[in-house]
Amino acid sequence: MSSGPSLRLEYATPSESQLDHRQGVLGAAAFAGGAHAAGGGRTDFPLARVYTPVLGDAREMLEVWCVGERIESGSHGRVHYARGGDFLFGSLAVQETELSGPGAPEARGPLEIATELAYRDLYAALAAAGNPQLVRVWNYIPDINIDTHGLERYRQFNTARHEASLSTGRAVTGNVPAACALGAVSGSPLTIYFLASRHAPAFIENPRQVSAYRYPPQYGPRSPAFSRATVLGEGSDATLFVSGTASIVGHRTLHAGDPAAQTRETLANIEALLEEAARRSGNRALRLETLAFKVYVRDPTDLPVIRAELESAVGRDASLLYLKADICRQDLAVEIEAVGGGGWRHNGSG
Ligand code: 3EB
Repeated sequence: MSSGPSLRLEYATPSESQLDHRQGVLGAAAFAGGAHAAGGGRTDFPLARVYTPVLGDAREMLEVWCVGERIESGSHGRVHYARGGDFLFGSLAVQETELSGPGAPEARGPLEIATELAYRDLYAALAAAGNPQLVRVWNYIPDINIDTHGLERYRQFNTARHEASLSTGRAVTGNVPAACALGAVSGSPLTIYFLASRHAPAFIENPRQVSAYRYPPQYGPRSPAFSRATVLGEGSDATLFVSGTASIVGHRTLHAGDPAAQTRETLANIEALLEEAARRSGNRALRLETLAFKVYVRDPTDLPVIRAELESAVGRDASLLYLKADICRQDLAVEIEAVGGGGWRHNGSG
């Protein structure tokens, strides 16, 4: 059996999803700017609470990952995880304010410490589970564009992710997971969730872009360790995980100040990844129309133009979730991630 078709993603409002009565939930993320209502109680599966406001009618939205298998859940360090079929879903949060103890001030800021703790726990949880392969990581970083300790916080995060990966013998180039790194509401915890599989994915780079792990030092002392996309499975079952993708060609931002053009450039990048992934996996059904999209918008007043560009490219019936989040470069107005493939159908959110 391949690992492709047994995994499903759905974006849903908390009432639509009826989480606790549903079978086969591997894990979920709840997105809301402030207090979380539906996710207030306990769940038997890992639930990442992500502090990014939802754009649109709903106050809170869920990203629900299901597998058609028996689920076993537990925790390891700060990580809550669940395993089902070939998959492992994990979630963790580290509150920076809880790290500042008495004593001499550290040279490193609390975000670097939090990131290092988070990634060490993440890798330890994977090791304890028999080392399934990281496929996709979602990172949410409060105040991502603020400078502290002489460095932008996104760059501090990159430094610590890099150090934690190196010191635990993990790759920082090449075979690195698909990922995204977005801002979250000030004062919220560093929040990370991830998907791993017993099967190694294929690691896909974008021919239009310099690999992020080869970015020149002008973007920070340590390059971001992620692949542009990963693909699990082969042929018609293959599932594609597209990293956070933005209006970057080569290593430079294009169309600063023009959110419509940034959206079009981002879609061109996703199309290039689809072509690479189709070629590598033999899945010809990997097309824009088979993907579910999560769209991060820095300034909500840009939402109408960004939405118009997206809907004209992927149609109104596509599964699209819009969130308000800062993006890891000040000149980026929008970032888009996607999941899908020919082997499964996602349900739309409307
Ligand atoms: C970019 O292409 C935009 O640091 O994990 C996208 C996806 C971005 C993942 C990460 C950052 C990350 O460089 C930013």
